[in-house]
Amino acid sequence: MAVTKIIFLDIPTVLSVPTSPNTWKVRLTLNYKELTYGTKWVETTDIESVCKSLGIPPTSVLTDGTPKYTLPALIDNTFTPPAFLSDSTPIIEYLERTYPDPDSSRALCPPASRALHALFEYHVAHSITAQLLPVMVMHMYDKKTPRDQVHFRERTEAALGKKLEDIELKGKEREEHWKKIEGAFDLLETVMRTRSGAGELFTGPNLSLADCTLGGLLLALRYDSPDEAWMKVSSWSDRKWIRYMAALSKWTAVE
Ligand SMILES: N[C@@H](CCC(=O)N[C@@H](CS)C(=O)NCC(=O)O)C(=O)O
Ligand SMILES: *[C@@H]1O[C@H](CO)[C@@H](O)[C@H](O)[C@H]1NC(C)=O
Repeated sequence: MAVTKIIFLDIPTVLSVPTSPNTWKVRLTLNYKELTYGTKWVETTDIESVCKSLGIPPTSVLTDGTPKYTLPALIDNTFTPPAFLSDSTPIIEYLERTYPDPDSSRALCPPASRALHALFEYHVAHSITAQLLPVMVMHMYDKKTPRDQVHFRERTEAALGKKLEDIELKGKEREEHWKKIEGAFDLLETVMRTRSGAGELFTGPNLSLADCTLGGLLLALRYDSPDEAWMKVSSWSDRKWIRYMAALSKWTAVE
């Protein structure tokens, strides 16, 4: 049996699958590259203490100067010294650099595409991800482990000064908010249609960093909210996102 040298840190849920878009982004990459890895499941409550004890760097600094630790993170013991990595895009860039595909047409983020990818990530973060909380907060909460529910409620309510239940939009406001999100997805589908050639993904049949980002987001919506978010998303843009997920499904296994 191969010794697992790559340890991938992901966040558990009460489901059999994770629901973090950022950890999915890296898991898709590991699966696409067919790398052997093991998952270390770390509840959000423990991210800081676990990362500190393992020597994984923080991903940002809070306004009060304290370092912030987030997942995904990855330790690669293949080499000496091992690599200790955090932050999804740098992890993916490391994996590309360290384990390049011999077939260059399968590259996830060739150096020449980095600026375009950065623009794509910025766009998705602002037009979609940042809009999700008012319609997704209770779905996200429901799928967390009991300990993480406590932690999520405390931090989110402190940050926004409202009960989780009051962050959630209801009725007409909720439907209008979903319409805005639909508009952002429709725009993506419109630009994706301008590409000629086979394949449902961003650059064709093979995965790119853009697909890891968008795919991670879609997987999070599908698993966190199969009955609301995914029902909506799967009906948008002439069912584009159903075809997209089918194309992605080769790389969505959770070992
Ligand atoms: N820039 C980071 C963001 C990662 C991030 O925000 N991860 C979330 C889960 S999706 C997290 O770790 N949250 C835990 C926390 O905020 O304590 C990346 O792309 O990896
Ligand atoms: C996708 O990858 C395959 C190898 O798996 C390669 O033969 C093919 O050329 C790639 N397609 C494109 C459009 O890059």
